[in-house]
Amino acid sequence: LDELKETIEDTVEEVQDEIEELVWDARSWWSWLFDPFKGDASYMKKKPSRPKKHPKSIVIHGGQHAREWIGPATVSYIAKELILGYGKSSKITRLVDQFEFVIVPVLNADGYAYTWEHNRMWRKNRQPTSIPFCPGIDPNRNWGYMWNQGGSSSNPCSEGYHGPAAFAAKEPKMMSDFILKKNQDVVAYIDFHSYSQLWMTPFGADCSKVPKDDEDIIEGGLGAAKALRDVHGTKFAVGSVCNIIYQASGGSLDWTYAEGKVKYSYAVELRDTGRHGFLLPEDQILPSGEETFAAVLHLTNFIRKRE
Ligand code: 0X9
Ligand code: ZN
Repeated sequence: LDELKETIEDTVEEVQDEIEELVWDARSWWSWLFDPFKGDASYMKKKPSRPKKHPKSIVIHGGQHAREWIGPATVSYIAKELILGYGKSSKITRLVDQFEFVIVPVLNADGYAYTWEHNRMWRKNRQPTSIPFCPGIDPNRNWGYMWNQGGSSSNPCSEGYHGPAAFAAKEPKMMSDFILKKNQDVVAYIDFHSYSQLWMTPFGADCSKVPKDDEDIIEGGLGAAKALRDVHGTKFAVGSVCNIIYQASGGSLDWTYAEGKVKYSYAVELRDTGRHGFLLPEDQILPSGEETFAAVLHLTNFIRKRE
């Protein structure tokens, strides 16, 4: 019965949204026809709903791994759509009024620059290590929850080097400090990687560990993957990092969930499934943005209704 109620409420809301947009279209056409001062754009702007005084935050970033270029591109697309859709789509307007979106296109900036200038396949950051000719810590093995508990390396020359200590790498340190400062106000965290087409949930460090909010987190992920598929037919699998790809400790979403208290913590592997891998062709940048934006909208709307 509860599920039925939720479905009915969702449908009512969707219909209301559509009516609102129709009315709004009609209003702008009307004004365009009859307003002698046709240039007045105020007709075209939707009034903000009630912006929240103390909004919960949604943290989204790409570029933790340098060579995974579709992450920063997709995250930038999401930022663009939120900005341009505000005041144009009732759904986007409502979400932007409700939540604070914190968007970092490139978390690992020096690593990313290095892939443009020197080595396209660089993964880690560029921080010095104990070995002068092997710089770089893998930021996504350096987060402080169950750090160095398997699936990472203590060798500075390795791609999966977990660093000399938890949070020795600047990027996870900065991001985790930010989340702690928010004092449990971050409701969702999405860390975009590539490639494999996976929408992943905690945990990565331990395959037998199940988050206490697993049902809700998985439901959000399944909804996101479905919304994503509805755009271009791209299929994403949903499951915990450890069970769906491999065991990896010191990863972001384990920490954001367990220590950062971010209930909806995800790591996403974007396109493709390996044909081009990290070297995803340019003509897939926009489709990836479009489908992933649909997934993020769905997920944030799901959280808005649930929480
Ligand atoms: O190995 C990784 O860090 C990620 N795969 S990638 O090919 N993009 O390098 C998987 C990350 C899983 N997420 C966490 N362990 N937090
Ligand atoms: Zn990655």
